[in-house]
Amino acid sequence: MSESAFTPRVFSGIQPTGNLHLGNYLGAMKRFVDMQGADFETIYCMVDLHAVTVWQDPKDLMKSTRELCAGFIAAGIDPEKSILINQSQVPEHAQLAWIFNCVARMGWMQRMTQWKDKAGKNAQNASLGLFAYPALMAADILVYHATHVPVGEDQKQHLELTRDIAIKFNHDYGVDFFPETEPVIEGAATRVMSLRDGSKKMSKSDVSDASRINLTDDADAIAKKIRKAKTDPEALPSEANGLEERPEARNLVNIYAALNEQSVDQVLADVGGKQFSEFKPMLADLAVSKLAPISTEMARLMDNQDEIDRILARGSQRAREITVPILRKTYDIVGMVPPVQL
Ligand code: AQP
Repeated sequence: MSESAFTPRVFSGIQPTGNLHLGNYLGAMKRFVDMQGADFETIYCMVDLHAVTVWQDPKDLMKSTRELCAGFIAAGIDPEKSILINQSQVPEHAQLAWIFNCVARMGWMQRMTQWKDKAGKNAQNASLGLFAYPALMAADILVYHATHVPVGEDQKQHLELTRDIAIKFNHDYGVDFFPETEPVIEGAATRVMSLRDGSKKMSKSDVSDASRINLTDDADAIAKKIRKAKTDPEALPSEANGLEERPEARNLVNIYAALNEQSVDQVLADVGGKQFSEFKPMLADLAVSKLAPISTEMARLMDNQDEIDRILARGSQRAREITVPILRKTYDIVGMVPPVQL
């Protein structure tokens, strides 16, 4: 089925696993805000069912879920313009995931680099949920017939698997029911790297807090982390090819470009020739000016948890207007007898 047959619809999610960071903001949340508007229906999700594929303390999970919702709103997601949901409040995600567990092949899952990284050498001890994670992710997307999914570079492989599941389902049942969703991986910061090691992705689970800028960090913490960020002794180049083989320098320039909504070339035209001692304070000022309003608004919302819970309840109500009919039709295609009215 051609993509144009589907309503242009964006879906994406973030795990409520705490330590929301600059990579999540630039690679995901900021992009979510950019896509909110006239061209697309937008649905953004706190994927708590994904979070529990590894152990989560129940109290922390609840707090992180509300904090993530606050983060979405503080970053600019408008709960009137977008549908904002907590995954477990929309049961059709998990229901469609079961069907997809039966469509996806074990070999497909075994090839996923995130599975290999997170399960590591101890795969026998990893949860079944962690293994099946990409089938749930496919269900998150396809239960809305979403056509576009903005994500960071690390999610590219899972998005390809989502397409494979849609194609196999359509082929097996002889239908054109699920769209082949397009990943949207764009901008200067699709892969923000650790501030301590330019070869590692900035990540919530990094044991070093200095490796990431958290959205809850205050101005002093942001400035200190940037000041201490690993760099090399050379001055900044004037052109992007001068950043090759300089992963830490490239990372800081990419962050600057993404925060300032410029291209890397535009940034280097301004800062080429400067030493890091001059560039780092510029980056710190820029980061504080962009992130401080977000952390202030997050803190305000976290003092109003009833407001957050109402936004999520309303979001799931709106979401289910889309998901219930799509799941019903899926069951019908698969051959499941529908309940009659009693
Ligand atoms: N470093 C990053 N640069 C750009 N984008 C990133 N994303 C994550 N890290 C970066 C994007 O953020 C979205 C949500 O990610 P997630 O919370 O669902 O999962 P994640 O990728 O597992 O996040 P972390 O921080 O890396 O957590 P851990 O440490 O648990 O693995 C996605 O769109 C992702 O691409």
